Amino acid sequence: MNGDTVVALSTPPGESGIAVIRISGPEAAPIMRAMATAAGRWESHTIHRAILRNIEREPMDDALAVIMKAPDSYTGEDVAEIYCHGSMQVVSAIIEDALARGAVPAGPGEFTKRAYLNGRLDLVQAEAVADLISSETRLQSIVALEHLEGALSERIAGIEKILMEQLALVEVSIDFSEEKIETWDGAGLGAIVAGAKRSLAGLLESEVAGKKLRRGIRITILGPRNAGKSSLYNALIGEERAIVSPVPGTTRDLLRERIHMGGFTYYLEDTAGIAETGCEIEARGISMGRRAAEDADLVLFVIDGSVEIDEGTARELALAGGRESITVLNKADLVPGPHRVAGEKDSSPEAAGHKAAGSKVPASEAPRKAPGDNFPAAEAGAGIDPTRIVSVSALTGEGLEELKRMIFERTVGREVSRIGGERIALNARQAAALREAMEALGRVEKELSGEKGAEIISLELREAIDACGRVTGRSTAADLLDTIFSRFCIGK
Ligand SMILES: Nc1nc2c(ncn2[C@@H]2O[C@H](COP(=O)(O)OP(=O)(O)OP(=O)(O)O)[C@@H](O)[C@H]2O)c(=O)[nH]1
Ligand SMILES: [Mg+2]
Repeated sequence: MNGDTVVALSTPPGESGIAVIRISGPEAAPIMRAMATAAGRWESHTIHRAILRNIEREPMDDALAVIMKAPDSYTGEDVAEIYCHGSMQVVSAIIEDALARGAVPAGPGEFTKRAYLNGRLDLVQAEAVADLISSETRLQSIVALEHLEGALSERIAGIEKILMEQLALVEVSIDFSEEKIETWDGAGLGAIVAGAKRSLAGLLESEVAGKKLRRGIRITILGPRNAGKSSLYNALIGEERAIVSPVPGTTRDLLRERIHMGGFTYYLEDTAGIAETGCEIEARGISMGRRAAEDADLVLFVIDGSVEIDEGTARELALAGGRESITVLNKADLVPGPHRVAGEKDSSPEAAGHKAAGSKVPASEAPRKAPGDNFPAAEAGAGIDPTRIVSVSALTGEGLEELKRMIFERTVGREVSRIGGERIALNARQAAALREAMEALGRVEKELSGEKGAEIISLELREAIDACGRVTGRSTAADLLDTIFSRFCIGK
């Protein structure tokens, strides 16, 4: 396949207990033998302790090593693995020695690429290896492992097999049109094509989940100054990352942190408070925040729920309502009694008095009122879908669990049940190929409802099979021949 022998450090660089160096290719065993003479007597797949010596016979390390003979190795080639002491000095000495003895440095993903080229893994599995390595949550690793074990490849192979059988029947009818031979029938083929399309559609439904699982979900916190956006940001992250202060306009830059919820990675963004401002720096911060919100998966529109809101905020709120958003009424600790959302307002004078007295927000920072212009925060929530509004206190943590539940529900509620059952989540490349297969099958159906031309049907079936084959990276020609010969005694 590939004549080169490659070498690389397989563990992260830096100081560690043990580092793993991998060598793959025809020279793997000779290089190992050159470093440790006893390696000539090692049986494949047995681990040994050895003093490794360089080309000058100087000791490099007292290490463990194994030789795995082809084809029973990860790459399908001869592989030597060295478990050495995790010092970068030791690691470089061994790698340099391997290079001096004829190995070349491995490119990115080279071991997995070789595994694919040698038929040890298909493309879906090779991609799953990359997903597994980059997984940050249990759910991400479970899905990657499921793909690695062949769950998706098998589903696709099942669809391909059914289509190949039909293609064989159609092709035979073309090649032997003069002879009396079992051939295809339109109704039967139509039913099978419809079934294959349903299976493909089922797989394609996991595309959104796959994207969210791999790329993560972006949430932008937006809202007026001093609403407690940075406080909420810190509370959700569980650490003091953003500066919080009673001074309006504290946050200027866009801040981003990664958190995990329910097996998904979320990128949470804190932004500058929206306000009319003459300050150029603050204005830039505000427009940066707005831009971030434009392509966020979800916007948390935070307002101070303990004071009446002004017209500007109400306008922003209405704007935020037009996209995927949750309205967060913050500072619930300043509102007496059970928190009121979605129009359940408590307009008792005591409540109003308490609000004013209990408010820690200096009066000067409270939203400026114009007579007749006031919108109580709770009232602003009236008409908002109750699943999109929540009262919290970033200060006491009250309501945060409910907010997290809502975030999860709105961003991945649908996907998570799907992944939970199937544990299959397509990536963009896989989905694109399967969509092409669906389209080709759609064209088969069209042909079946009209001309029923065997040549066109055969062409489109082939296209569908090829598209499925592109997902796993398998060539279809040889398999197709097998299918034809196994079903019919052509030579008879
Ligand atoms: N009582 C109470 N005060 C809060 C709460 N959340 C934030 N605050 C206070 O409100 C003030 C503003 O909080 P920040 O988190 O800085 O608000 P912000 O929205 O990020 O403000 P800017 O960055 O200026 O736009 C600070 O004094 C906070 O301590 C809350 O839930 N309850
Ligand atoms: Mg802030």
